[in-house]
Amino acid sequence: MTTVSDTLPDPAELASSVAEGKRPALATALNLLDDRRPEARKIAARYLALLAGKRQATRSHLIGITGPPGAGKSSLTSALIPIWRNRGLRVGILAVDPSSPISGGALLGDRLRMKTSFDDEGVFIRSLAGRGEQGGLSAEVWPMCLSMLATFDITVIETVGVGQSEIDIAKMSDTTCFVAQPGSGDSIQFLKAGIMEIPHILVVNKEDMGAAARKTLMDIRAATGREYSGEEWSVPVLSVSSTQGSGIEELAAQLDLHHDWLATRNLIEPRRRQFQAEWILKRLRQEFGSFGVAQLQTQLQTAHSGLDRLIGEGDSPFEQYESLRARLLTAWNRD
Ligand SMILES: Nc1nc2c(ncn2[C@@H]2O[C@H](COP(=O)(O)OP(=O)(O)O)[C@@H](O)[C@H]2O)c(=O)[nH]1
Ligand SMILES: [Mg+2]
Repeated sequence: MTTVSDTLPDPAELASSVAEGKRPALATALNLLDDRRPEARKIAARYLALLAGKRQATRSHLIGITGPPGAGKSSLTSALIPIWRNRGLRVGILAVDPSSPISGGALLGDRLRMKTSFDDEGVFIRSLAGRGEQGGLSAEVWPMCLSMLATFDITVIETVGVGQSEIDIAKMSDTTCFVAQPGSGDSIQFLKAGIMEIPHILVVNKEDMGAAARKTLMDIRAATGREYSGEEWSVPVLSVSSTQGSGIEELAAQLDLHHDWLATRNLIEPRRRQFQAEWILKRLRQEFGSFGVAQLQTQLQTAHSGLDRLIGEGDSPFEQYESLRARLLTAWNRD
């Protein structure tokens, strides 16, 4: 008879193989992180802790590409891949697209097959569309990103959304890139109203559509010109065509510039620690509610935003979560 643990991977072996960039190992790791069985959670925590110690000296740029369905996020991602591959960079893509369970991931796969070598070891694509319920999936996107960051120079997360999305990409990515659909005023309204988290790069795709694309570009430039004055990073608004390949080099250059902007200010690691803290906080809130989390904070005598101080560099998010959870349960049992 097979028991659960027979089917689970060895965490040390898995961490080594993922760090070496072996694609089947990465696929196994992402499945493990999605596995809710308690035995699997333990192995996943161990795996993440071991992986943290193996982080490679990659460029390690986590890029979030977001925007409404059909704006061309997948097309844009596949147009960027050859540029990165030509520079010798390894690229991982995580497509989280609950709105189009099959077409999103399938389309990306098809396009990539056309443009890059089928068995290019330097590209890894995983679609989370249609797997389990959305809330469950979104919870594990951060640990999945950590796995991808350990081995790829560039990791792209593609999500649908304009700020209220289940998966808040801006709370995960080094660089957030918003793709607007020509002729749709929604994104501009969201920007103006402050509903949408301010992206680092704004892209109007489908410039081959002509007038509609030019109008959207001008509207967004007008809407953001005021918004960002005084900001240190000035948000570029770019016009591209994913299908014709125009403007893609410029987009790749702006993505690089933003990464360098963060890196020269030593902002990448602290931001990621903050994202990890927020991920843990969100999970604790799901389990214990806001009241429980407030109690935990009182007990730890730390301000809401100070929770990130509890999270050391390179710690496994699952282990951190479990240790905070244990403290909370202890406090409750004592009261
Ligand atoms: N005309 C034109 N169509 C595009 C362009 N980029 C994407 N599309 C089309 O827009 C549709 C949606 O693209 P997709 O990449 O799946 O969008 P996503 O839902 O944001 O990932 C597809 O039919 C694409 O062929 C572009 O630059 N120009
Ligand atoms: Mg898509």
